[in-house]
Amino acid sequence: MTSRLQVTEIERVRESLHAAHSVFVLTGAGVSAESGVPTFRGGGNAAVWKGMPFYEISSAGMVERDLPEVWAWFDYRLGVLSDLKPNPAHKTLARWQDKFSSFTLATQNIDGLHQAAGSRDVYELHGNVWTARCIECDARSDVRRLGAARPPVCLDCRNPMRPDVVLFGEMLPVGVFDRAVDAARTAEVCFVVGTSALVYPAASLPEVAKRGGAFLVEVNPEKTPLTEYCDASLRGPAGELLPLLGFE
Ligand code: BJW
Ligand code: ZN
Repeated sequence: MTSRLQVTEIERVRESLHAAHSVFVLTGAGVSAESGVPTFRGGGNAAVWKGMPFYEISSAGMVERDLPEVWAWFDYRLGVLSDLKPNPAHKTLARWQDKFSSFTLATQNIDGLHQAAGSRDVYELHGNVWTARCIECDARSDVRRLGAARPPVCLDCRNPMRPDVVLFGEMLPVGVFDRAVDAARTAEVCFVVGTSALVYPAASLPEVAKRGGAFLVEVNPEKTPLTEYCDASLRGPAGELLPLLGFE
């Protein structure tokens, strides 16, 4: 239920958004929760694979130690994702892209649901689960075109491929983070949607936006370490709250 206090907060955010020329949005797993994608943290439901927490199976060390097991984990998740659809939060953000002279959507998600909703030029800070990358020559291929062999074999050099995602202890894709920092720095309004704001360097982007003078808005059912720096907090599911901000 939306309380009277929440209605006032929504109005305040809506006014800032509609007055803005440049908007920066950072999303995390929570934006896809209403589509059925499990989040990593929160709700006591941390992602675990065969007794291994995600920060272990989704780590650079695990790719070196046991690439087939990493593929088993990602194949399981591809299976979950293949039936899922974008929700009203993804669709609202896709509509926003044409409403401002500058609009940047950066996501930590690897599920491709923003693009499925129609968002263009999404900055995928942690890569994409549908892409495989050669561990030798960096060639990339759509996982769906590689057949069933695990690990898949590079079409260019015949070496093994890995999921093209950023695991713990790995660098973000060259250039993407820098472009996100530039967009955050010059934004008038910054939305942080569905992220626990714990994983760096992505979690530093709202701080960059705030230092640059942006009006900082968090959309999340739970408080995060970022909450105290926010100018407004919309407490609840993104799929219910974002559509209330207009541009329908
Ligand atoms: C809803 C909702 C609804 C629910 N609506 N909301 C500084 C200090 C300490 C450590 C570090 C540091 N800088 C870097 C590090 C190390 C590390 C790190 O940050 N560790 C921290 C955990 C302490 N970072 C890295 O390793 C990064 N690389 C790096 O820094 O490179 C330089 C380097 C190289 C070598 C050595 C050292 C440094 C890379 C991080 C890559 C993260 N990868 C993952 C896995 C991707 C692949 C996979 O999917 O398997 O990315 S981890 C995982 O967390 C995933 C996510 O993108 C990421 C963020 O999670 P997110 O999206 O916030 O989800 P949750 O689940 O945490 O939160 C969901 C939220 O939604 C909750 O708040 C809910 O309340 C909310 N919610 N329903 C709205 N309906
Ligand atoms: Zn190769």
